[in-house]
Amino acid sequence: MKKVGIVMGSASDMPVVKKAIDTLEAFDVPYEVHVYSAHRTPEQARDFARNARAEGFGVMIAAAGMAAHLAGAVAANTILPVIGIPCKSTNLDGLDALLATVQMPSGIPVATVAIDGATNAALLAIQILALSDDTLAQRLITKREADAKAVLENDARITAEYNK
Ligand code: RP5
Repeated sequence: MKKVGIVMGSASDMPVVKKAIDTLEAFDVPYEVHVYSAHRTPEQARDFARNARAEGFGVMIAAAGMAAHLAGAVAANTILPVIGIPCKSTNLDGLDALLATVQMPSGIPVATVAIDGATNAALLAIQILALSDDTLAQRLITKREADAKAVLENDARITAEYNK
């Protein structure tokens, strides 16, 4: 199975990125995680992206906050699909990172998830890998069924309590 490459702009993004890691581990999907900044270590971020396809990665996740250029910088250096996670920071509640990540120029796409949306970033990465992996696809179907069951159980509990 191809690996998911995860890169974050700072170790301070790890609490968000951990949700993506946990999701990939729950699906038994191989990954590699790095701290490379588009601004502080641009060469390392570029090289990771440039070599990713040859090194067995199938999809990339890039998480960054503030002037969040990391996902775009990764996307500029690979034809692998890149998923961007805008991370919330103190001053602008993540809107800065959201706009910096999502507003890519035509030709270099970044699939941007919600602010701090690391679980969905991992799920989207898994969905991309599942296009060519039926076992992974079945795990996704099973998870969707379990999620739906949990919602219906909550509906039953709440309707029993309030709909009298
Ligand atoms: C971004 O700046 C990082 O992705 C992080 O979200 C933010 C703050 O970084 P630190 O100052 O905490 O290292 O580049």
